[in-house]
Amino acid sequence: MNQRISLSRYLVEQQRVDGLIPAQLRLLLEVVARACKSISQSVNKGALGGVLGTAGSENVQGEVQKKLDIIANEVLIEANEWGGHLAAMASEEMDSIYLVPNRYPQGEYLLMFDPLDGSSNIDVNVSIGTIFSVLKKPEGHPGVTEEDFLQPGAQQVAAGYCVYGPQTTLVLTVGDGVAMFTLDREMGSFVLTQENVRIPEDTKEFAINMSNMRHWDAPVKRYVDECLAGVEGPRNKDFNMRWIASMVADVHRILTRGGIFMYPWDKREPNKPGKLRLMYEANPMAWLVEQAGGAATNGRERILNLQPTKLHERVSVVLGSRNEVDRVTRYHLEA
Ligand code: AHM
Ligand code: MG
Repeated sequence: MNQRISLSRYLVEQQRVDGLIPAQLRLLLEVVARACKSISQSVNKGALGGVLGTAGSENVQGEVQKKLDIIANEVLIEANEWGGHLAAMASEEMDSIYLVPNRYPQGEYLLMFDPLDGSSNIDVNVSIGTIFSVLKKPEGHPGVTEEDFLQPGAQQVAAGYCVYGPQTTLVLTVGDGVAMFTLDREMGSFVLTQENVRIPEDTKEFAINMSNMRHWDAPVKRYVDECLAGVEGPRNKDFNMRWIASMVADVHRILTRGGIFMYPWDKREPNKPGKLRLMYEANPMAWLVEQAGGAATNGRERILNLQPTKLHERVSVVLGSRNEVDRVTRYHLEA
């Protein structure tokens, strides 16, 4: 890329060319990017900034909160609450929705996020990230309620993540393909480094936590067994496996070179549909993956069509290279 295009310029040009980004949404995305920059700084400081370790509290889902989970959550709230572009926010780290305080103007968007995904990797210096999803507040009534957030992922108006790895990379869709921006630390800005990201339809790489194998459902076991059988098996090819245990990092690899990612329902907690959260993990990732030509299902249905019933709803996730996701989905439907 000869000319350096900043995130700000990219957003302005998208707004100008196809009107996909109204001014309020552009501001929102700029603010989220600024917050990610700040989180990236804290992540980078690590032990020097005193940000590692647990905070001694639990979130609504009973998970131990890390200091960085809380810091990232606060950074996103403080950055977003005053700009006038939001009506409310929701986060993995907060029990219920966060209304924009009355002292600030109210905007028309709803922002959801997992402030720091891959928390188990914070202290071991492995890639982590922030995932976000933007919806429009339904019209017709004043104020905001939790029900306003319960829209299928197909109604997202923007989604993305920022991965804090060897590079800090922001990945974004507003419904017109996927673009990637790398943080230039000297300039302090995100620079466009890839446009029209495409996921190959076929792959030889799968990502799943294999330690859960004994708990899986038959279709998942069948799919992975066939991968493991290699060239001698029904797939006639050798597969490789990766599992970073940070969804952002695993999805980033898939957007970069293809692959399939699965966090399926399993028998450990039969009454929970899965581990990952629909609203601020699965939906934004599913949209990004679809926008890059891949597919995302819960094993049976398109994730983006699922009607959420609560904010912290969980879901089974199968996403990535289209032909592999179709295969896993077919195995579920045939079972
Ligand atoms: P988190 O939001 O609390 O970090 O949990 C979500 C993470 C995902 O990023 C990752 O895919 C998964 O949990 C890993 O789970 P496991 O440790 O069971 O392999
Ligand atoms: Mg998470």
